[in-house]
Amino acid sequence: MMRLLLLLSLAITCSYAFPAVPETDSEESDGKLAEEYLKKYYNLQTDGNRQSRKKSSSPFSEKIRQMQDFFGLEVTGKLDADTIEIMQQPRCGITDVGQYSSFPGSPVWRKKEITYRILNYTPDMATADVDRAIQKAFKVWSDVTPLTFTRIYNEVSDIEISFGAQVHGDFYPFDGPYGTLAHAFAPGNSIGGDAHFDEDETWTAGSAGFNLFLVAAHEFGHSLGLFHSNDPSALMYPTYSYVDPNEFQLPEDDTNGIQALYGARENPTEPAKPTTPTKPTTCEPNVIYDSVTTLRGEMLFFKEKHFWRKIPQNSEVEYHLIKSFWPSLPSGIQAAYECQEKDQVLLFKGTKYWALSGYDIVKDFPKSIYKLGFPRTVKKIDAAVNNKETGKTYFFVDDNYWSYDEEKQLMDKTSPRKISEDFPGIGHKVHAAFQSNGFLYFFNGHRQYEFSTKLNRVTRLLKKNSWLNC
Ligand code: TQI
Ligand code: CA
Ligand code: ZN
Ligand code: ZN
Repeated sequence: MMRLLLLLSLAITCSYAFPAVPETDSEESDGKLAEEYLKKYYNLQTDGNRQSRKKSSSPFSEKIRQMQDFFGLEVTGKLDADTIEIMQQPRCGITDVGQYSSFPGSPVWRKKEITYRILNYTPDMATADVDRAIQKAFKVWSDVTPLTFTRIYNEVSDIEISFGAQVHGDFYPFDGPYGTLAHAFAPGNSIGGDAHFDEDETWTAGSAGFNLFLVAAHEFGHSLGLFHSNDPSALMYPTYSYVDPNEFQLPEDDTNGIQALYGARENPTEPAKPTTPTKPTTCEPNVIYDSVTTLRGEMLFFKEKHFWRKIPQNSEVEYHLIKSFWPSLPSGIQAAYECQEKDQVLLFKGTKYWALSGYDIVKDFPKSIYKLGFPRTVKKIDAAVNNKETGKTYFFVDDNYWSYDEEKQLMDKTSPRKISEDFPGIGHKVHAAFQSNGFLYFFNGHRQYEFSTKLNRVTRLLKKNSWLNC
């Protein structure tokens, strides 16, 4: 944004704010130009005392420093040639309505449902804390506008969020510790709306370093079309000051600014829209999972359009919508298994299956289950699990199971066989299954069985949601 946006837009909408000053002009006229410029764009208050321009601690040189920082110039606080050159450039007038302001041309999102994606993480913070800070920063703005912000994972979103140091893929390299902390692009296509955070800063969830939530809330203001405010109490005022994120309230000036662009929220008292899917509670006693799988040490529990994710380091279980991770996947994943050998997770619904590599859907999927060697009489798979020791995958279909050799990529000739004969004690059917620590775990209705393939018997009966810390 910033300079690029200013330069691009001038061709279309902008006139010369200040006539270019001929080179022969004196120091005095540079001073006048600067004063006018800083008054106009940096809210410089003048007392008419020209001398104050000379002092390095004066408001005048402070504003020059701000402006130099903004334009990526060397921050000297002095009227050097580069600084004057920028001041002489035509610049779009920023419509000042109250204290807040928007970008030239007032770009806004022309839709209410805005998506975001977190492309990478800072090592300074736990990933869950980054997620929370970002989510909370969006909530600042969705609380006072009709806008909604939905996190997506595998498709390009409106507001792409990333951490990077120095040169990081746009025309605005970061500058090492301090100076510029982050930047965001005004609403628009591709890079429009995106927010970048300088990895050379120390990001925190607290008061040390820079608080990610506070800076993100400011950046998202830019992502939505707000420019800086000259109200010192505003979030969009261009100086960082720490406030406890739990006590944070969007100042009035920012509220007015964003509502000038998007309007107010239709029903500010209603916490959630009635169309929002109701989130089932994690420990719902009657839930029967459609399918369960491990994924690189994490566990995924699928149920209709929902899934829960358990990350070993986190005590809290995450809840998500399937479509927020994988917009192209259907709900109701009936079977899932991880093949650690291939580092893939296979997801089944009806006669189709998908492969995931990490959290990405592998190209050329979905495929037909008949490619795996099932006869046409099989229309769906109830559960699947891979036995790491033998390399075999067991597919459970009604009261039978099919054994598939992952290495040969062939269904074993002996298939299908009766579940109750080869897995004694687990019942006749399996709804969901996974492997962990050398055991197979089978879900059958409200029961969960731990089965040892070495001992060929059930070793424990578990609560079906024991993995979700219920
Ligand atoms: N980064 C600037 C900012 O986001 C980049 C910038 C300067 C800018 N002028 C802009 C972006 C105009 C959009 C439009 O403001 S920064 C603060 C604050 C910065 C500063 O590092 O200066 C915050 C980033 F407000 F604290 F000074 C985040 Cl919160
Ligand atoms: Ca920096
Ligand atoms: Zn950037
Ligand atoms: Zn800013």
